Amino acid sequence: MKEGSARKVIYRKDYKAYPWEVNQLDLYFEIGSETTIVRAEMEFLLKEVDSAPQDIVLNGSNLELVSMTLNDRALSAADYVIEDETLTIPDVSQNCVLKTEVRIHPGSNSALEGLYLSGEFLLTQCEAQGFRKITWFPDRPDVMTTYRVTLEADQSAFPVLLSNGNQVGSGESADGRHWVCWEDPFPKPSYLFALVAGQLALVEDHFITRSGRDVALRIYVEAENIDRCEHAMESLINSMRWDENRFDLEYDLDIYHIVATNDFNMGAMENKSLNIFNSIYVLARPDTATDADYQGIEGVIGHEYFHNWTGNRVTCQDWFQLTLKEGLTVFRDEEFSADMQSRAVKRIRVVRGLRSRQFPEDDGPMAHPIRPDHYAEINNFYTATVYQKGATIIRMYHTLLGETGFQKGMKLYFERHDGQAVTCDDFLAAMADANNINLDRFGRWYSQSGTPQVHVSDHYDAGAQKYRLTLRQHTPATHDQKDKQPLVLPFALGLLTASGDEMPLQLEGEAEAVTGTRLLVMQEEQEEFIFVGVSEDPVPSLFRDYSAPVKILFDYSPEQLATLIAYDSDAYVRWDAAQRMAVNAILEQCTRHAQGTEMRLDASLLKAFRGILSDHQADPALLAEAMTLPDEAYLADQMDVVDVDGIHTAREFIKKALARELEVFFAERYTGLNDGQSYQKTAEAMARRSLKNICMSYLLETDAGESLAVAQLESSDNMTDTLAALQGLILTGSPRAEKALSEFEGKWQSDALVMDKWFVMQAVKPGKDTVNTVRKLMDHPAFSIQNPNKVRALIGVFAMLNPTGFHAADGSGYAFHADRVIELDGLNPQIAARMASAFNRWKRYDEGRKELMKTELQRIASVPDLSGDVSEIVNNALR
Ligand code: 7MF
Ligand code: ZN
Repeated sequence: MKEGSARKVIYRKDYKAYPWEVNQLDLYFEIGSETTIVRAEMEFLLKEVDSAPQDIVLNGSNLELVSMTLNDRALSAADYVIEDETLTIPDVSQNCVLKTEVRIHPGSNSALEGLYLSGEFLLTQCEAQGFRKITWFPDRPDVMTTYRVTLEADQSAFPVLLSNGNQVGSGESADGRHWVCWEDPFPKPSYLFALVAGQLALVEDHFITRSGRDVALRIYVEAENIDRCEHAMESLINSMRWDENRFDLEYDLDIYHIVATNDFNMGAMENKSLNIFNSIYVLARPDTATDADYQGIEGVIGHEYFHNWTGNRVTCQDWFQLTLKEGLTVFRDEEFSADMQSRAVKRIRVVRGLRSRQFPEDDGPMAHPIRPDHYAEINNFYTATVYQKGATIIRMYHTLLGETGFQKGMKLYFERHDGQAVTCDDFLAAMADANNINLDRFGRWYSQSGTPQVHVSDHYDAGAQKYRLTLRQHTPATHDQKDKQPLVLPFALGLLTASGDEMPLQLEGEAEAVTGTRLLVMQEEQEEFIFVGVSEDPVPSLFRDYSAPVKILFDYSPEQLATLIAYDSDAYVRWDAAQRMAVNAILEQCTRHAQGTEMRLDASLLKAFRGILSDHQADPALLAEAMTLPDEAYLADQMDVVDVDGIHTAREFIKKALARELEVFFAERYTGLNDGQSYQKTAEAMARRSLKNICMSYLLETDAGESLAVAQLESSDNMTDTLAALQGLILTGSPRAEKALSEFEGKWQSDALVMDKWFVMQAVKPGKDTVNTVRKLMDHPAFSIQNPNKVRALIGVFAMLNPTGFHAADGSGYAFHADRVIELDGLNPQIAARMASAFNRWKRYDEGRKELMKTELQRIASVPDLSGDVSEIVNNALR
């Protein structure tokens, strides 16, 4: 059986504590790319004295066992049972010492899990269950112990030898080899283990913590990237300071390492004091990285740093609790970014991400609660639901309790659980107990999947000066759960007059009115809020700051939306109103297009855009967000049966019509922002670039656009402006695009990260011909199917962000993509599974496409020895 295949389903309710304490783990690595020898020694102590004999259960995967002894007695195959990835030594009656020696082969590990080779250096990835590919061990997060790690290797090939914690010794051994010994004083689960060995360059700084600890900060990269680490270092220092100031949390060791690699399945990893990062989230220089890249680096550096407390010091009891550390840490990194940049812009981007990635997941075959009840392959549950929806649920505690109450809860959480492996229930209990409130019903958010819909209706009684808001919540059944219960929904509300003034809010029975946002809390299926002293029929500003992760259904008139767009005090509501207006306009044209009626531009949308373009007060980045039309996937989500081509045509039509009608406004704004100043990294400069480049993307729909884009491309001193111009030329099919693309290629051909952008720009080009471009690009020297970043840039982007390409009516996109899933499955099952999920929502398309996608899913499912990763995804989709 191929590794990982036919894994059985694991249930949360089956959790059993591990009966043994592992006292200390000593690891000795004889490092080599072809073969690495791993010797491990650990002591098992029965947790309960006088307990009956217990099995010792270890996990291991693809390990060549050299030897195994228990209390120095050699074990033979008759002394244990190996089944799947577990080895059981039955009925051990006393405390004992286990010693093992195994051989592993990092050079041929293409799954990038466990110990593997990246370029010339070796590194590890253990979360969630990669440690079992390194040595036999109880590879579960509730088994925590201290590690002492000795790395021994050839000195010239592997001059740098890193592991967790503090360096406690080093020396030379025979034959040009050397060794380094590391000790991590904090007990940790195996998923936080890391080692790095190879030739790496170093950028160093330091940070003095509030209590005076001088922490060495070291970023290791391949030598050619040494001039691209400044922003990452600055982000790390900002993260450390921010966590002290906002969360009262200090770093706990004298050393903090970050290593950047081009070969990584995910974004980054929080291994104790030895973070490993996908190089996208470390390396940046103004001419190679966009503003979005800079912001991504800040956010991810923050995220991994914040894990030191939320994840490492307090970890998860089992993998069903993943959101305990991930939802909380995403919440923390969002708040960090909000405090560092623009809070409003960050919030809008988070909401956009939730709607475009998590809502579809919650409405498809992989729907699951933020704390799943079962899984076959845990790697498939590092999802938008666990992370992003999980973060919104942490945000709701914060909204309900306020910053002070939330921080009280955090404090109690750490007082109770520092050094432990705990559950989501423990977190909820700390929040409830610290604030003396009952959060039992709030706890339903952990166990219920699906996106709640809140139907809002209102009634204004002019005679009585009363305004009634009625909210009804309903969560549609998901594939995993039929019956849904009402949830606790924080409901932040404002009421505006038609001319945009904030009205005083006074609920019936209250003594006085309060002006500004009111936080109400809904927890029943239906609730009514009656406001008195209401002088005119108000425009409701609902779920301000997106106070709960729901779909808000309210029948706004175009005039009401216009009022919100122009005047609301809440940036999220303004943006959302603009999105609603754009969605309505585009979907209406989609219908007209399907009926063969001529499409037209809505007068209200035109007026709203004119208003936005004339706004010189608001943050330019917010204006840019408001003018970014909803993407095709989000529009598709609003239809019962997705009309792939209709959506594309209608959206293009609206964009072009807006551009033509408002060309003067776009041009004026563009010119004002295109001030020839040299690049700056400030939030303000980024905001100006974002508005400038949105204006350019509209101008590219007019005759004036091409020359502007060419001029911008030629004069640009930064990747944000370069990419916006080049991408614009490609999308509009400009004859200048080809030359510009090949010049870009010529300049950056040996730069892995910049070439990813080059692949992306070509893979997103709409239309059925793009599949041929993508197929050709797979032969480009800069592409490698073994490299996850390349796969995501070319294949992932084509399948997930190019609807008219992937969903070409002849099935060519589907067939190509299924071939890639199958090809990848033999190399890297985790990446293959991510790619396979592009087919997840096949049932939402027309009969022809449905049949084509189903056929491809079946073709994948029937591959002999398919990995457990891909098999779980495609079989869920087919069920
Ligand atoms: C910001 O969560 C938000 C999410 C697991 C790997 C990083 O720290 C992590 C790791 C996956 C998906 C998203 C993220 C991470 C992983 C991530 C990174 C930065 N514990 Br899989
Ligand atoms: Zn994380």
